[in-house]
Amino acid sequence: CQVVRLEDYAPSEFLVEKVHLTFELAERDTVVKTLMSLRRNPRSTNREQTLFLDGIDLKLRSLHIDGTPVADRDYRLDESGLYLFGVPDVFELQTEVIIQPQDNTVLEGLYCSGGMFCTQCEAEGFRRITFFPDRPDVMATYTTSIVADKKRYPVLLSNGNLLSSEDLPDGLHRVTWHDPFPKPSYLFALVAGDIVFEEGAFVTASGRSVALRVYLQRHNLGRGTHALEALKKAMLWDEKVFGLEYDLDLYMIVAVDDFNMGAMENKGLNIFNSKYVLADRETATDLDFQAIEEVVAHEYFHNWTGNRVTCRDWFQLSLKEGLTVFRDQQFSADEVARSLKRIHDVRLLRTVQFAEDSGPLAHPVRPEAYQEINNFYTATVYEKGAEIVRMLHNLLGKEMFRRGLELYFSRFDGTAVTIEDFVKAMEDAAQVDLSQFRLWYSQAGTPNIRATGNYDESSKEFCLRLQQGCAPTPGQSDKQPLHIPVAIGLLNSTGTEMPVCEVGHSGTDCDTTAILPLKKTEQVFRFKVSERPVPSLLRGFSAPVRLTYNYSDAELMFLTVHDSDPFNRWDAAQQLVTQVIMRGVDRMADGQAFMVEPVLIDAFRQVLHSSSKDRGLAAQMLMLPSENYLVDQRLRIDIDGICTVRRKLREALSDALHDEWASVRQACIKDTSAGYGFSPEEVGCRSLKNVCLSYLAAQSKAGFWPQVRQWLDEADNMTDRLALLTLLAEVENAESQTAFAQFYQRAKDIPLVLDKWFAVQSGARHPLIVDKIRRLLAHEDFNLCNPNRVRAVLHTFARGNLGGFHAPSGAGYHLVGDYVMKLDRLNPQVSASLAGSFSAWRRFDNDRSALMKEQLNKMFSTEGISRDLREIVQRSLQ
Ligand code: HT7
Ligand code: ZN
Repeated sequence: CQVVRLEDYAPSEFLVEKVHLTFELAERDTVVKTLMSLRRNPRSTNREQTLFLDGIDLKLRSLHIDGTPVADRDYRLDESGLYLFGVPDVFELQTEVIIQPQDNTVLEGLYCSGGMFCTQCEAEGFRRITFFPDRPDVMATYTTSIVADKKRYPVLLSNGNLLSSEDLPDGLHRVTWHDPFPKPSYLFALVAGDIVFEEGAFVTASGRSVALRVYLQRHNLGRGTHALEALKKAMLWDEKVFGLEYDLDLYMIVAVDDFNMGAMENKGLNIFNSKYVLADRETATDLDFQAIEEVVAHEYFHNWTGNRVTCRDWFQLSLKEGLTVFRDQQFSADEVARSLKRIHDVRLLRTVQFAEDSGPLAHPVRPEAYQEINNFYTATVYEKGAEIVRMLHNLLGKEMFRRGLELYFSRFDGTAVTIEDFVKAMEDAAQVDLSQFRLWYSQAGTPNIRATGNYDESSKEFCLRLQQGCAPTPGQSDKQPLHIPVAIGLLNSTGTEMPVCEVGHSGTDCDTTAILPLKKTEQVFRFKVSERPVPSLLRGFSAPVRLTYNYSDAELMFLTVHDSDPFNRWDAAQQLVTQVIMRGVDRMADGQAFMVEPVLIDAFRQVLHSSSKDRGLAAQMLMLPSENYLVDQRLRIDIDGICTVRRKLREALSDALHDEWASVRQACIKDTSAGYGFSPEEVGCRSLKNVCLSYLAAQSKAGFWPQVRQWLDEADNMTDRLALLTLLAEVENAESQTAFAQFYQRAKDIPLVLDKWFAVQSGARHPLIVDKIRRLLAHEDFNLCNPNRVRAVLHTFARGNLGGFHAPSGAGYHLVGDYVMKLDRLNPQVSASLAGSFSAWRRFDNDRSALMKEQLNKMFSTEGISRDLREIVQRSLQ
């Protein structure tokens, strides 16, 4: 298979200045006419007279250069594109191709979804629309004309501003759009359909009026309001925090049901998975509302970080994604409780990105080679990329970071650049040396920091030794030390923070949090403190590392109660539970019986008693670490041990604190009795109430399930309803059966709610789960062509239901393996991501390991599998 390498990058031989596209839309045969002006790129060193244009699944109808038909001998077609021989240095190329949107199940290029046409061009979808140098460093201005049946497709949209619209004979109409900003082809978009919009307006700081429109299918009218409000907030925030304004007169968001990822930042015309647009309290949970706000903001922020300044090549993907995720995280943190947002982000990083970074699919944030770029839209590129930008932000400080960003835009607006260009702008603006820091982009793997502390009573010095290392990752066996900012605090015995003053520091201005610059393999930091401290380490998760410190249970409990950093309070609680669970797993492996350690009951009791101070945070502290997080704590995965101990611990906590769970739940209900609201306090209340409920369910008393059924009937919002349904999914009784039947009746015409109905069942811990999944896959509403539905059933099972997927018989592996292959014929992006659930096969016990490998081998030896899947399987097996 062909490998694309960063080191082989060469500028495009030809540049495109202007493109005029004309679409004659039809489900079967859409005609795409393209007129583009090309000229030789002065930066290209290659002087060849042959021009190559990417093109996949295009039927060529005509081809002209400067108005003259191109003779057969002057061009050649193959499955990847069009070669034109002997072209002049400057010329106009006219092509006419036919494409089949109706048969497009890969959901790249132009396709049909829910009766409408839409496009997805990132990363390499534009080549499925027309012949073109489909690479991000070719930036052109686009004019787009769309001709379609007016009755069926009254709304015709593309990037930029509306130029004209007119009626044509035979019930057709034509609309023309023009986007004045040069852009790469991956930002092109088109939508056509019988859709309606919700409208808003925004006046920018410099006085430009912008019309905001959220387009949806008619039956969803009213469900776009939250997205619209989120957009306004994001626009205001970017002006306030970074001085960045929107630059067109119109900003459109369109919700579509069939979509491979979350959303797409096409210039002026974002296309969204409807999951990240549609919401009301009947159909969306609090988490859905938050996710919509994040994704809307993320796509909006791309207008500057991604669109105005874009990537030179796809190895630079994190240039736009890491930076934009960081920006959306900051935005959300300002909108909701900051610490909760950080907990949410770090949880994702630790479970998904850390696992990726320690397995065969590990790669640097700026990868060096790929077979299929779609496989690199990963947690490493996005989330670790964002952590790197966060470290920069903290190292430089808010002001200097903003100046660095301003310098970056002044240097590169309207161009396609590299991660190095970004780092250099930061370096120049702040006048700092980031040479060692750059390694974060090129070195894969999660650094491990071993911290040890020692207090000397006589000198009153606390000595903190930090040692860093990183395990080898594919293709990178030797690792160099990174520049790691480690934020720390020091607590005295009453829990008060002491100034963190390094020995030798003159003056009295020490802060209670210091950022230690760990740059060598081993460094010792000494602090002057009046008494033996309990160190609070890696505050706010100041770097994406695994840090271990030999905390006693008592110290962790102390931090849980006293640390002034709420993130670290949560983290101390998580460490304590993790420590207890892993000890339980070890005991079980030694043949000993399970027992709950009293320290944990005490810690939980304390959190529950003080939970009214911050219910959102208490809820997070009381949630047990996920199975996914726990399995990643050891190299060798004891899946049975982890699932069993975690379940038993939950039951033991349920029992031991039964009255507390019940009374805290009641207190939450009392405080939200005024009705449904969406403030952080109300969201926190619902979250704590439902955590309590889940513990109560773990050791349910007589009459509990009928009670749950009643609560379900009374629930007035999806957050509560889904929490209740999740509990019912794990039991087999009359209440559960009727609850699922009733939920289905309410959900069956609302795809996003039906996804929840599927997902809750797929994620349930249940002895017969594999049979259940089979039934769900055979359900009339299951649809292999809809990525949301596939993810609801198969990804939820393979990635989130560890006990079921890793059933010792291998039935879970068989089922998922079969579906990977079925899916691959329809949508390789989705099948490749599902196949990733086999990548950790080496870390399991011998039997499971062999069964997982068998599935990978089966995929690998199947002829005709997609490039996407082949790459994931190959790298997993290496
Ligand atoms: N930039 C986008 C990434 C993307 C994508 C989106 C939808 C469908 C397929 C896609 N391939 C790549 C989304 C983002 O990060 O904003
Ligand atoms: Zn993005």
